[in-house]
Amino acid sequence: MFFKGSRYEIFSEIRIPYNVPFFVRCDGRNFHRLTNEVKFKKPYDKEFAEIMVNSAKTLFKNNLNPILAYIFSDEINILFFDAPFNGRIEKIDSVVASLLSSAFSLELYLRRKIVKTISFDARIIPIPEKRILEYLAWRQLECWRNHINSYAFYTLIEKGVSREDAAKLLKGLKSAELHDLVFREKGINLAKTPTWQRRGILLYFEEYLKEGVNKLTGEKVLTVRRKLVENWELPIFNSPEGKNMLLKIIKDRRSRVGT
Ligand SMILES: Nc1nc2c(ncn2[C@@H]2O[C@H](COP(=O)(O)OP(=O)(O)O)[C@@H](O)[C@H]2O)c(=O)[nH]1
Ligand SMILES: [Mg+2]
Repeated sequence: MFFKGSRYEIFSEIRIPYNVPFFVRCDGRNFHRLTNEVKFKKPYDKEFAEIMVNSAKTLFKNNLNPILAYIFSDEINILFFDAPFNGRIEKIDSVVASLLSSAFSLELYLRRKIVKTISFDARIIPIPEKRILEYLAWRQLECWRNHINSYAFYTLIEKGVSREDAAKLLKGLKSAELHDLVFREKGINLAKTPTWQRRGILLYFEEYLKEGVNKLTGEKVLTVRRKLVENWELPIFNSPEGKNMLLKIIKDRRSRVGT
């Protein structure tokens, strides 16, 4: 058979270098149209964010073994230390994106009874361990910029400004001017909006001690368990509190994989 064997699957052996941490960054495709069609509230809809978080949870339940997932808007950043599928890029990108997409479609159906096919793209960013915090701080800054811009954009739209003009106006304004605009027109203080809108949402495992009884001796024993946590009240990743939190999540998992 002409196509038998892997000779023609020329990309299948492209792998992440062994033992190198990496992020998979996924972004919803055409989510502007989707969120309009589904009539999610603008600029932020908690239910949309919940669907994103629940979709990302699927990745923690499918033996892919991620360390954490950072979510804002229609973007999900998933950190891995030990690469699934022996680090094969094609496999990782396609399986992560398709799990997210099917989970999102199902959630949309279960919550809203809306039947829609949706898709996420996926890209891989290998990263030295010492730059993981920097990467997350960069995405969180994007979340913050997105937050100010979205509020200001919809403030202008509600005033009757066209989408094109609103986009042009926003480009010319400084961050403080955007804050003023939203406060003046809507009475919303952009420093006081819900934390998840400003700083995003993080998924990770947290360890806790569970008390049990040794069946043989009857003695009380403590065992370490872990649970998946969704944190909607994040600190700024670049602050001491944020850095400590991220380092602890990474350290806990490092000690588990024993590297
Ligand atoms: N209504 C609504 N839309 C959202 C929300 N979060 C993200 N979006 C939409 O998702 C889009 C994400 O941006 P981008 O990826 O650049 O757009 P895309 O190419 O259409 O997916 C935003 O422009 C919003 O239209 C939300 O909470 N509510
Ligand atoms: Mg998108």
